[in-house]
Amino acid sequence: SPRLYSGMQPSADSLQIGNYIGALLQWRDLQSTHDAFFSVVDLHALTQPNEAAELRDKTRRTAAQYIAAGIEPEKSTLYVQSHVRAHAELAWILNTITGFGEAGRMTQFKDKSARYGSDATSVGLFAYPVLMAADILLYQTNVVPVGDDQRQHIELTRDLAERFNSRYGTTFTIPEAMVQKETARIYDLQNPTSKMSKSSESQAGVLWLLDDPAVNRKKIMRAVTDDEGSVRFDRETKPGVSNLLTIHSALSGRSIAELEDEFAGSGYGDFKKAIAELVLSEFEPVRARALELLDDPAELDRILSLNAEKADTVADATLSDVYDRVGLLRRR
Ligand code: AQP
Repeated sequence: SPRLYSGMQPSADSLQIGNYIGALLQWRDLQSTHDAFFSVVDLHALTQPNEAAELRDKTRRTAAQYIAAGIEPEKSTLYVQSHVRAHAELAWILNTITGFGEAGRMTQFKDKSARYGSDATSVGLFAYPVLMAADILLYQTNVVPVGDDQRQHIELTRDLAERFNSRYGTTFTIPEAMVQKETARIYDLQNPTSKMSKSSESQAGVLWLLDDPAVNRKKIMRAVTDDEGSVRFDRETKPGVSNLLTIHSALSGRSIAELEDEFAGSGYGDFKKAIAELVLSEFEPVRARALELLDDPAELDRILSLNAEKADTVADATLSDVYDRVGLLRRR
């Protein structure tokens, strides 16, 4: 079966509903048709300021949420990026074939570095997409499920793989991006034209998977809508209502048209109540399972280390081939 690779940064104590709908739900389904590798990309998270003990905790929490959402660590390879040394090693080699200008054209880097200012912008942030290319190429990946915002990074990954292959002989599989439909993008409940994000400045518009259900209910009831009073999908003029429809549709599996019909006569209050019920009942078992896993960190660490061994085997084979091809003298 085709090889699949994806990951998330351990950048918060909890994942948010956008991560759940936009990534985890797809991953869960794809693991039965693909040989899937799911990583908690802690090396990537180092490109933002972190406190050491907190990063370790967030890493475990992210892994626990993957499992709680249905990623099966016996079926898929679910591991922590830094446990597999080949990621950092291949990234170095790929750095040497990446153009400075090429990396500088990445819009995520341009956005983030503009926000941070030049002194707070690290070389690590600049090289982020090269590490991401290493993540993907190490596993001879066929498909990479990502959000639309990651398309440019996958293009770079393909370019680097093709460049390496033509310079040194065929070594890497050329991966394809698997970009979900635009409806899978979830927006901030208070600011429904910007993407919901783990690192959002305000908490009020973010639904956290591990949060108290009463808090999530309140946030949904207070979500920004409009004064038209009718439940219909129009991203341009009704971003709040459209976002709520998207959430409903993603969790209930029903089409937007069906939902527009169902809620045609109801006010926003009833509509929001229905969404709160749906979200809460979806989150409840995931939250319970994640908290249970986090109660036994030794067992969680054991699962992660077994999976890191599975990942190591595949990654080491690729790295060893790369080292030979570029001419590094091997240790005896
Ligand atoms: N709002 C969203 N709607 C749909 N999908 C989303 N993803 C994130 N937010 C939404 C998907 O979740 C995965 C997480 O990737 P990441 O952790 O590398 O970071 P991200 O994409 O930048 O996600 P966040 O939550 O916004 O994190 P921070 O704030 O840490 O940068 C990806 O598959 C992404 O598409």
